[in-house]
Amino acid sequence: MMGTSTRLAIIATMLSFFHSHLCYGLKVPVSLRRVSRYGQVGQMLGSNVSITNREAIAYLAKINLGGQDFSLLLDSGSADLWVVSSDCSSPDCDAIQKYNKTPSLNLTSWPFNLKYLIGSVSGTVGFETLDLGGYEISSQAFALADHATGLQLGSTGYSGILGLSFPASASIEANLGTDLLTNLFSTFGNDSEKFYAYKLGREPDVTDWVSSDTSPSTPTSSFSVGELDDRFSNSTSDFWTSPVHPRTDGTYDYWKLPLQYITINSLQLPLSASRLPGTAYPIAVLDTGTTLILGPSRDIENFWESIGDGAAGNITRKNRAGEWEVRCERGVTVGFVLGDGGGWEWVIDPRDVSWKDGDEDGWCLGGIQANDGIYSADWVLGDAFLRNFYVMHHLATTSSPPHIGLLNLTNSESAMATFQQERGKDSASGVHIRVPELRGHSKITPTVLYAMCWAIGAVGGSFATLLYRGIRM
Ligand SMILES: *[C@@H]1O[C@H](CO)[C@@H](O)[C@H](O)[C@H]1NC(C)=O
Ligand SMILES: *[C@@H]1O[C@H](CO)[C@@H](O)[C@H](O)[C@H]1NC(C)=O
Ligand SMILES: *[C@@H]1O[C@H](CO)[C@@H](O)[C@H](O)[C@H]1NC(C)=O
Ligand SMILES: *[C@@H]1O[C@H](CO)[C@@H](O)[C@H](O)[C@H]1NC(C)=O
Ligand SMILES: *[C@@H]1O[C@H](CO)[C@@H](O)[C@H](O)[C@H]1NC(C)=O
Ligand SMILES: CC(=O)N[C@H]1CO[C@H](CO)[C@@H](O)[C@@H]1O
Repeated sequence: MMGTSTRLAIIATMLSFFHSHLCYGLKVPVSLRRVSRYGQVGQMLGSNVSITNREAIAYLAKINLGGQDFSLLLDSGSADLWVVSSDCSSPDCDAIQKYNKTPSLNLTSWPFNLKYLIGSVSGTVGFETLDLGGYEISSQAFALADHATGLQLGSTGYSGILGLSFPASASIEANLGTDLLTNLFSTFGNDSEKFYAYKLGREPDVTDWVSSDTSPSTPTSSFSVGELDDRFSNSTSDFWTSPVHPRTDGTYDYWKLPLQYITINSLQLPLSASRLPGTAYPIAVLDTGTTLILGPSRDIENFWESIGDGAAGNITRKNRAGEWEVRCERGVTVGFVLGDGGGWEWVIDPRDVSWKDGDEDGWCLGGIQANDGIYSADWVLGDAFLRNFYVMHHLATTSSPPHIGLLNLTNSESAMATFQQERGKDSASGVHIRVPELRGHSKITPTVLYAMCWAIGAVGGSFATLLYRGIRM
């Protein structure tokens, strides 16, 4: 407990085959605006869908399953769909929308189980009619969670997870049921529309999450399928694109791309080599289901020590929970150089590097934290990164492999000006890159640092860390 703003990091162990994300964080009002259209798959349901997140930082997408509305965690870092069912009578399932079995449900006898150190989810695989963004899928495989304990779903406000990664990363195996992404795009005849795009909204930098009703009247987030939100772009040719980094066998599991190096105030911070075989650069996953940016602990240490400029503990520090913290007035411009070849620098807002959480001790939580339990990749670029851009996930077409598109929406100068206005004067000295040694490949260690919100899908095979921030009952 850290004052009124509770920050509780919990490490959980995941024992089952079922991959998903669980990621808790700041209470941030969030809404996702759907851009609707008449599609080939189904009929348009309405011209807008607005979602407000009650407690956690997570971007929730509204779906309709068997005639019932649900807010699910939008998760580009996993590939399964699960929803808590009305059979779930555990306290965990209180106060969230639960799925009631309908005549259109085709319930199988295939079980699924998720066990965490602090809780579990289990249930059965079924098929049901799903509406997403105006598209209707008549028989979508999903998992009904009949038991959920210890996960505090009630305080997070979402009923399950909507995974939008590649089928290879799905846990409901392909022979049991086709994943959502495949179903969604199966009838798209037009290759140039085989994508989904999102803009994750930015929360206001408020200190009292409970008394401030900060729900934006106009949704600042957007999620669309097969077309762009014209507030951000009118053409997919506006986007910088990078092919998705494949696995060694040539297939795709996550929305991955090379991360060449990081910049801090335009200075290059070299990164340790990838642990994946045959890759020139470290590999990063774009993951809407993870709140923060996660990387190998050695690189993260270099990063924060460079920002701290050697002033031991005065500007940046690692707290007892293993989380990196930074003095709230310390503003740095951080860029991620992505892609093969020359690469392209993507600069994020300093508020995504330094998270003000309402504590009055002057220390802010770093938006970039260490995690050595990531597998399938080296880095996870979560919401703290993605919020700054308009992002497109384009599936394979007859002429091109799957690719990621990014469109810059962050003006680094004005973002820094806003930061300095909000946070006050930074009298610390400049940034000096500190890279004591880069010893070959980083290792996957069985221990996971606290402080990360992390994706079970992309991160680690057997651990999950749940980060609670600013949640007050
Ligand atoms: C239910 O799903 C299973 C597995 O896909 C399928 O074999 C079966 O035909 C389905 N039953 C109905 C009534 O749709
Ligand atoms: C495919 O979609 C694009 C973008 O929506 C559109 O410009 C183009 O005309 C479409 N092509 C066909 C053959 O419908
Ligand atoms: C897209 O086109 C519409 C209509 O012409 C225009 O109002 C909007 O500003 C355009 N969006 C962008 C990002 O340029
Ligand atoms: C660090 O903080 C201490 C006390 O707060 C101060 O005496 C010292 O000068 C600071 N060191 C640097 C390098 O800023
Ligand atoms: C895009 O990023 C650069 C920094 O890389 C920034 O200077 C520029 O203002 C950004 N563009 C927009 C439209 O904000
Ligand atoms: C068609 C539709 O669902 N329209 C809704 C859009 O959002 C406004 C404001 O929430 C509603 O009043 C409309 O009914």
